[in-house]
Amino acid sequence: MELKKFLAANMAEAMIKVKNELGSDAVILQTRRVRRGGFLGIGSKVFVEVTAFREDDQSDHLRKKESTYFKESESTNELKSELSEIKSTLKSMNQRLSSAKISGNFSEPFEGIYDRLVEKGMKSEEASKIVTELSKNMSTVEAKNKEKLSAALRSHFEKMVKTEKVKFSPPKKAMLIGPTGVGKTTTLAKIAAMIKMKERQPLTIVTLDTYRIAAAQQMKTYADIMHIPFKVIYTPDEAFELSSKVKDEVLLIDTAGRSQKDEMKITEISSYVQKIKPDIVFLVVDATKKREDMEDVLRRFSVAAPTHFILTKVDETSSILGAVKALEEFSLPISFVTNGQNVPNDIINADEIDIPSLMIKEVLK
Ligand SMILES: Nc1nc2c(ncn2[C@@H]2O[C@H](COP(=O)(O)OP(=O)(O)OP(=O)(O)O)[C@@H](O)[C@H]2O)c(=O)[nH]1
Ligand SMILES: [Mg+2]
Repeated sequence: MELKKFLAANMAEAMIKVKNELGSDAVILQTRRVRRGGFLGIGSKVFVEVTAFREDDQSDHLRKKESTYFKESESTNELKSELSEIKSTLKSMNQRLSSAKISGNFSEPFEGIYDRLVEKGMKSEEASKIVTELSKNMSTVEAKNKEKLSAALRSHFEKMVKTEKVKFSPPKKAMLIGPTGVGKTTTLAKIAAMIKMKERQPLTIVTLDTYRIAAAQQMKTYADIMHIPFKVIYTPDEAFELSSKVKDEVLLIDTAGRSQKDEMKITEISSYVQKIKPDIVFLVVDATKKREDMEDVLRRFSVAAPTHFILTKVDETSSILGAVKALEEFSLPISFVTNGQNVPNDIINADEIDIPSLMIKEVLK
């Protein structure tokens, strides 16, 4: 391929020159105006300069292929960018749908049920799933009948709730872990009273909570009132020693509350769990917690390998639906529910409560 420049007074003249020399298949690469003649630009004239070339057959063929390729690749790129735009639009629509309330999807009374499930702590998609099934299996007339609706809801809620009565005999080692202020120490005192008075088993209370001076004192006060031996443990090794010595009595171990955000402190709890090897690790969770915070607690504390849940402060909330739904995901049983500050009375074995009924009441209220 040979490039040639043509200079002419105007474009028409330049084109005639190009055509005469390179033929009518010539390709124009560039045209521009240039000044020629004169001195330091004075007295110069404006000309048209055309740069052109003629391709031989082979290069022409190649150029065609190349241009097709570029066309394809350009359109592929365009398609790709359109696709990614569509994808991101779909994603954001999806996010909005799942976080926002999907209203108007159901006819009454199903829409009302959906609203109450969400209001009581269920996520939009969870509520939607339940109501979709309800509306498939019953007519709107049936759903207005309280008894029929509550039976249908029960079948959903029963699947969500898992409870288990804990047996402390033969003597078990049980540890209570969880976030700060959820009621670990108070609940341990309630369980201790239950074991001593109802099960009549020998037991020792141990605390690992040496971070606050008042913490060990709080536990000791409970232990003294109940005439139960009490020990304070300062290191994981001491914990190991005690745990391997105690064989014929129940060991109830209290721990310091840890914020779920404090990964290091939760790891420390895990190291105690590994040393002591308790038969039962109760993760104590507060029913008044917001759903997201509850999920955060469950996720973070799962490293300490809990075996059972204790749901506290149900007396302080009008809804346990969200909390129970959050626990379901971790498929551990709820062993105790506490419903007040009163030691030793305000504690119930979870398997003695009809939790699905409480949930139904919340929805049908
Ligand atoms: N309303 C109500 N209050 C409770 C319940 N259980 C415990 N509490 C109260 O919650 C507060 C904290 O209880 P603690 O037992 O000290 O909680 P903790 O988890 O040991 O706290 P830290 O050791 O600081 O992490 C106290 O005022 C208890 O009386 C309950 O079931 N209902
Ligand atoms: Mg405590």
